[in-house]
Amino acid sequence: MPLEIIRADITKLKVDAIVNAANSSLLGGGGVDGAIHKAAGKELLEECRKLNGCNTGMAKITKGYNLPAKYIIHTVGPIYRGGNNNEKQELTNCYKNSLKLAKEHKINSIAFPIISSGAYGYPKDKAIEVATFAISSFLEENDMMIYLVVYDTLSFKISEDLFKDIKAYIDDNYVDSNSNFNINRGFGLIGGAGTSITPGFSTRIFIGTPNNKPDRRIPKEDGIMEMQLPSEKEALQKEPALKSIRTSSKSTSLEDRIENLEDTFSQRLLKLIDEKGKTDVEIYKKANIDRKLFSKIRSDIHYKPKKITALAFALALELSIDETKDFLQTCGYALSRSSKFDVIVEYFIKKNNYDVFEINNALFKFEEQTIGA
Ligand code: AR6
Repeated sequence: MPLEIIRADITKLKVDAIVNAANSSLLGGGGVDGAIHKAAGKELLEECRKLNGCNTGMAKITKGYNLPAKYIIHTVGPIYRGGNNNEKQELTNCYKNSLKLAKEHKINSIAFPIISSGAYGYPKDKAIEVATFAISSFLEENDMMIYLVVYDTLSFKISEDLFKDIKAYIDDNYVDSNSNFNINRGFGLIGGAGTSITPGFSTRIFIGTPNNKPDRRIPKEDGIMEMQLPSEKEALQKEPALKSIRTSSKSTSLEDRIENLEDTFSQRLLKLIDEKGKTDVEIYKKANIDRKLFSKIRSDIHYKPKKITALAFALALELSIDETKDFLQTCGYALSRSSKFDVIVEYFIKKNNYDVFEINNALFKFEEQTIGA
């Protein structure tokens, strides 16, 4: 996914560039600035001295020195003075100008802290909103892997009422591992690929790495429930109608069944985009899926996405809960009661709330991975 919100120490990230929330002297300070200078080493300060400072909203680039990142882009956020002093525009400019510089240096991956949200006092939830909006606008025209780094859970705010409501929904619907279901435990959605860009600190990284090899088998992914099926006799006692279904299906030849296989994920996705009267670009941008991954899905009718990718498309398409379940089934997934993530997403779909920003805030609040912006 081109924009991912992660919780990490930015100085540890192995990306092409990290962004520093600096002050106009560019000579170091506290917060993330202090952490970056400390980790990069003294040579960074030497290079910064030659830059002659930087104005609010602007950005300058240096090498990364001892950091895992190759470059550091220094930008100066606005000091928050109540919100009516052009702070929003200045903060937007920080992201815009940093990304412009990154593009000029052919940077493919970049990580931002939440600029101005510490010492400069910008309310965290508002600062995140500005950041995601500015980054999403850039991604409408450009391809880049962009991480928005959240350092603490308090950064995400949701209203008390919404929190209570979701909590109640989770309590009613979440089935933990001690239930009677035979569950494959694990964080299925956190990307079995196990790709991590941080050695250590990061608590959640969710890389939507495409599955390069098309896998035509029905997937068995962590976090998906495997229910103990009743024996055929038990089932028939409970549900006699099953008998006729079973009998009639026996008469269908294997060839017929293969011919009548349902749509694959890729086929269904393209049909749904058409049915909803949307364009491909609208949907993959809204789903926060990058263009390359989308064209892979388009060109391989047997493409098997990660569950989070499929869910991102379901939200972008604003599918109802039944449509979502049906859509997930095309790639062998289900909404699982044993995954808090799934239960929270289900909560929002049932409320017809497809605002990914709000869903992400809630997911973060409940310490789950986010779905993209
Ligand atoms: N990794 C990621 N994020 C971090 C880290 C880290 N290691 N450390 C802090 N943050 P701030 P500002 C988060 O105060 O508000 C400096 O003194 C932190 O939780 O670093 O733009 C400069 O020299 C917060 O959400 O930057 C300036 O004088 C975010 O980074 C002034 O502070 C930004 O907090 C700039 O203030």
